[in-house]
Amino acid sequence: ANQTTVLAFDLGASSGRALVGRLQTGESGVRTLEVTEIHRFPNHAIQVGNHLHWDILRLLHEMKKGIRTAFQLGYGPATFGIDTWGVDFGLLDANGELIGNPYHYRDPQTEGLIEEVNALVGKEKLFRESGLQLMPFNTIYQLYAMRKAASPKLDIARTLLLTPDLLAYLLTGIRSCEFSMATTTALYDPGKQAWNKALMERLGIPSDLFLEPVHPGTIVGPLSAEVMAELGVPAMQAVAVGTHDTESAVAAVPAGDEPFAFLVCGTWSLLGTEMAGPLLTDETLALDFSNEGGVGGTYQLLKNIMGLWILQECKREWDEQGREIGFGELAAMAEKAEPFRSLIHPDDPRFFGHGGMVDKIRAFCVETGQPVPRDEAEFARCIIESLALRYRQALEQAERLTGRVYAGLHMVGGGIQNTLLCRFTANAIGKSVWAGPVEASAIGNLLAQLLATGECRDLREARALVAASFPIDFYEPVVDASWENAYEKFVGFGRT
Ligand code: ADP
Ligand code: LRH
Repeated sequence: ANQTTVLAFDLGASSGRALVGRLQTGESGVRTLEVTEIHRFPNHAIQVGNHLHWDILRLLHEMKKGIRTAFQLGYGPATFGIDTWGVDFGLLDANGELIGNPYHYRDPQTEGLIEEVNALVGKEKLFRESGLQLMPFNTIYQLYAMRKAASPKLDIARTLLLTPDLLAYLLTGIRSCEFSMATTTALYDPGKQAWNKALMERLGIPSDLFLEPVHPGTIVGPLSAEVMAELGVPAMQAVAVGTHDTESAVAAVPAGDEPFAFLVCGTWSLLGTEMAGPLLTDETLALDFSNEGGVGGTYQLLKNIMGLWILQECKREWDEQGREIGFGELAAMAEKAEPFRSLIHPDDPRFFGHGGMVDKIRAFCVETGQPVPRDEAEFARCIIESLALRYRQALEQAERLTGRVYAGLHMVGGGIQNTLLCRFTANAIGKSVWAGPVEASAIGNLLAQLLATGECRDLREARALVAASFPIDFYEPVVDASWENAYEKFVGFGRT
């Protein structure tokens, strides 16, 4: 196998993809990373009774297809890595078999549990020991929900594997736990750098399910003999990358040495800044920021923002009604709609759940005394403007927490294909936006493999490779009073 060819699986909440990365050295000696997408597949929630699940075996099937394709096309990657959305997991029984179908983080089983766990543990204590925003989908609430439902699955579970580790296990037979995903559970204490067994015991969550985390850039081991035989491919080593997609994306932000602010823009919007360690202060809790472990010993101080999920869900409704409009077209229609006619607060909890999004937006507008959007263009405009305003609020909060002023915002992820959103974001924050690369999570995943094999020395060198390899779009802000006025109205919604 070619040491400089690596394969990334990046699974987001709306789609998964396989990309091959090849290190090239140009005539001048400058190294670049050439990236080719070889497979892409949809990913959705599947409702069963009143639960929502991921179709984990379908995802495994698509990944196998990706592996086969990588070899059929002659790339012969030496290693592969998997990154996925955060917090979700599968449980293994004593025979190493997967128990049931993993839950989707939007499963309504965790409704009301933030308050219940706060009452048991204390909000401040929970934050100090987890570093995370209290979000209903955090692994802690999912396990607590299963305990409350007296789930027999918990009784027979021997090992918990977070989604990327679970998929790696299904391909290699090797159990592992990667650090960046571990920090999304709220059961890992970033201050002590250890699993929080006392907290698990307090909540009746078995405390022996979790493996010792390994850091991104650790080699896990080869494909299992069964998978190699089934796919007709040679041994390829799994690498624990920044298996949390957000962390892989931040690793691929083409920033230099200065502290920078980022926005990972996909189904979710994650806005924050890279830190050397967690910031576990009262102010972080008050402003509702998370500390999430990343690649190269970093921590991301970030806010989870509901993101393009809101537009995705509207689009899903319109598609189901036979009015199929692509994301690009929706943005183009929004551009022609009346500015600032109606705004929502994207992080109003009503927007979190699956379904009924168009009506939820209407209800928000009615409750806040605003006109209701009348057509797809007006809904899209409302969502895109509201997200841009939320980004300004989160960026100002990040600056307050770190005491720094950022020169602009680095946007990465699928959402930057919405150029209207990038433009509006620059206008809302009154600063430059650098947009790119789109496939940041997959690229960060490839970079962690190059770190594991020694092709890249450190994160700084890896980021320089991104800057040398991918075009970055630049948006200059157009500052006028309309964004300022809209921001005043937005802040009036009164959420942190
Ligand atoms: P995730 O990995 O979180 O599922 P992605 O990073 O793939 O999400 O981003 C998906 C989002 O990107 C979609 O919700 C959509 O809003 C946006 N998007 C995708 N393609 C386009 C496009 N051609 N034009 C504008 N926006 C797009
Ligand atoms: C984005 C993401 C985000 C998590 C959410 C569950 O894909 O990983 O960082 O909080 O999914």
